[in-house]
Amino acid sequence: MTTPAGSAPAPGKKLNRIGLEVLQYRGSKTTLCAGCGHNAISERIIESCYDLGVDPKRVLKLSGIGCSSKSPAYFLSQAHGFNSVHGRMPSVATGALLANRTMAAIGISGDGDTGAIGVGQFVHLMRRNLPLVYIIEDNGCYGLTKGQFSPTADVGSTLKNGVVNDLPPIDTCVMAIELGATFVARSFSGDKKQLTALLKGALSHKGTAMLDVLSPCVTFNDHEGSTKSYSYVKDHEEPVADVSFVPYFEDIAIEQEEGTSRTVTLHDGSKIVLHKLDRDFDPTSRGESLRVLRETSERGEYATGLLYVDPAKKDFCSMLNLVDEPLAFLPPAVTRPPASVLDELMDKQR
Ligand SMILES: Cc1ncc(C[n+]2csc(CCOP(=O)(O)OP(=O)(O)O)c2C)c(N)n1
Ligand code: SF4
Ligand SMILES: [Mg+2]
Repeated sequence: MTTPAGSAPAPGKKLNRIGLEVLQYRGSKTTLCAGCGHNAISERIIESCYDLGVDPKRVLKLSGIGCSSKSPAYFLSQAHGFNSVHGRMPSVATGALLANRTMAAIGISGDGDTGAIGVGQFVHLMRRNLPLVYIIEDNGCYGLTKGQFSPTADVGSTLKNGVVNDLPPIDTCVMAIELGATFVARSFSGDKKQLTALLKGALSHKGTAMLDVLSPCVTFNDHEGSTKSYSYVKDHEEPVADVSFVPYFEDIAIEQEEGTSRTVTLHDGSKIVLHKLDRDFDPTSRGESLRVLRETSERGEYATGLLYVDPAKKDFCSMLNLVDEPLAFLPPAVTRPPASVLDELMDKQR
């Protein structure tokens, strides 16, 4: 049997809704350190795309530079990939999606790639609501260049050699919410269930889905004194709600007892179900989301889960009124108006 992804599945293997086995969602063998949080995130991306039946050949994988930005090589080997310049993935993603908005795009960045050299590009990406899943693999350091502090490192956290960070951190979730991203979440590479649900929600969202995933660097930032280590994040994770995801193709009734669950319906009909923990939390209220982020940060905790969502706002491609046919497939005769059209325009200016 030939599959949408091209290669035939091994006999007897479990297939997903588009006839692919999980192996067909894998990438090359990782070259990152054993135990690096980034590897766990790649695994969750593989699982989420397999479960949703995403066609890997219809996916664009984009990244900048860093250990995190190497990750796209380790999932979805049949997807299209572009490893760009440090901090410049957002502009490459914007160009690629404007040329062909029928592709599903996953961008992988690092806290350095996003918060330092790429912060200008990040800011404008969040304002535009480009239909892209943007994942920050956040370890609070520049892993690839041997562990210097990044802009997400907390005040008072230390390097392995004892040097203390004196600068206040950038909170990428606060920035994304303030600037207009329409799906903002924080998770932990070690929280399999929460991260998978959030990734599935992000993949089904039409607009910018920004996920800041705390992802410990076992080689340079996993010691006592780091607030991005496995043990610190495990002890200070404060979920805002227990999150689960129901895709549009699974027509199952959702248990929704008054006061215990809240459902957010995404553009494609998929549902994100937020089960109440010990607090009321409304992820559609920007003010409420920012308040929870500020309060948890003041306590030295990380609010995790779906922090903000607005499924109704138009995405960037729709705002630009692009024609239905992807620009990449239009012939030059259509995309390049003849000289007479330019002359006519110039005449109007005179
Ligand atoms: C223009 C440019 N400046 C600096 C570098 C050096 N450099 C490579 S990766 C990196 C930081 C990576 O940190 P982060 O984005 O957090 O990724 P991580 O390795 O931690 O996953 C830096 C400064 C570079 N490659 N290009
Ligand atoms: S140096 Fe750190 S971030 Fe890079 S692969 Fe190793 S553990 Fe991961
Ligand atoms: Mg980093």
